Amino acid sequence: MITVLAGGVGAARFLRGLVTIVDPATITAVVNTGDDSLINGLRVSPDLDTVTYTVAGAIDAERGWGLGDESWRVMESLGRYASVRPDASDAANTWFNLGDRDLATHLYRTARLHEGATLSAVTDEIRRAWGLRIGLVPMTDDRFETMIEIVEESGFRTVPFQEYFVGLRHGVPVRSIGFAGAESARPNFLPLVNESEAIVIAPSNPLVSIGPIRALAGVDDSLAANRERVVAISPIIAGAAIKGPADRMLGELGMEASAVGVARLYAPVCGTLVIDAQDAHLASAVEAEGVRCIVTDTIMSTPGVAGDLARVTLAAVLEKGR
Ligand code: FO1
Repeated sequence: MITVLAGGVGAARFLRGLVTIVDPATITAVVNTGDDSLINGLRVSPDLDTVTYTVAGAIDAERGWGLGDESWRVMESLGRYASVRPDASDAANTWFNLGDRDLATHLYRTARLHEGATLSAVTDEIRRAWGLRIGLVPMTDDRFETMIEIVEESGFRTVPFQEYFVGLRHGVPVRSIGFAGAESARPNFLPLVNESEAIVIAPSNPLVSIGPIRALAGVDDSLAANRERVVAISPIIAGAAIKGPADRMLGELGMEASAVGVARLYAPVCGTLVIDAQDAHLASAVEAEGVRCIVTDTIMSTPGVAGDLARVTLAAVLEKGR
């Protein structure tokens, strides 16, 4: 079994490559749910849906989220009610775009959760509906909300993740990150860590995609106990993230926005870090953090490149094991 700890876009692209080189039935993606939110009364799980849609080949490639061939008539129609909505209301949310086809997923998930189904059960139903052969597991079925404390002229303010990421277009400095519910949310996947030949930390945001997964009780200890079989791919290349605010967040929180900074973050739980060829000169500094360093092309411009990256990533821990 290969377990992949996953956030959104970067992880989804990696999985799209991984399924081309190993039997998908031997892969389980454990996905961040800290981004999940209630939008227009619907339970939205962005990272689970981005992984599902990408591996199913249905993702909108340009946006990296939501479905291709999409229309926005419901969102346009919702705009009518924004003009009459009371100030304190969250109804008629038109800044978080839910496409007409994408809505079906949120309607189904919300109805099933309302019937008392667990997020794991609903996720498996959605997975099967899209014909995915990989396993797909939310990191927890319990409430867990990533909260971002931002810096504004008027002072500090804590907002839910999507309000930071989409509402504010992650255009404000971050002062701290909090995980509401982390102390009581139960991880869904600890047995998987012990049973897996390889645990891959996908190229996702180390702080708000992988961080939530690690914040769950027992996860860091379990990964550390299996450290030799844990391999990560740096989402920071030449000091920048391919997509999203990971580099800025690392800097704003006083960490190094580089492959070395990622090695330092992951060193307690991860024995090997795969970095991009552009950062080859950092390999010795990564190893100085106590993490074995592999250098290869990590920019997944095509599923073929993603497949090569997956092959190199697995070889780093599977051959070592032999
Ligand atoms: N990201 C945006 O920047 N703008 C959006 O309007 C938006 C809507 C959206 C709807 C469904 C979904 O699954 C994801 C969506 N995302 C949107 C992306 C989402 O905010 C991110 O994928 C994650 O939360 C961060 O990885």
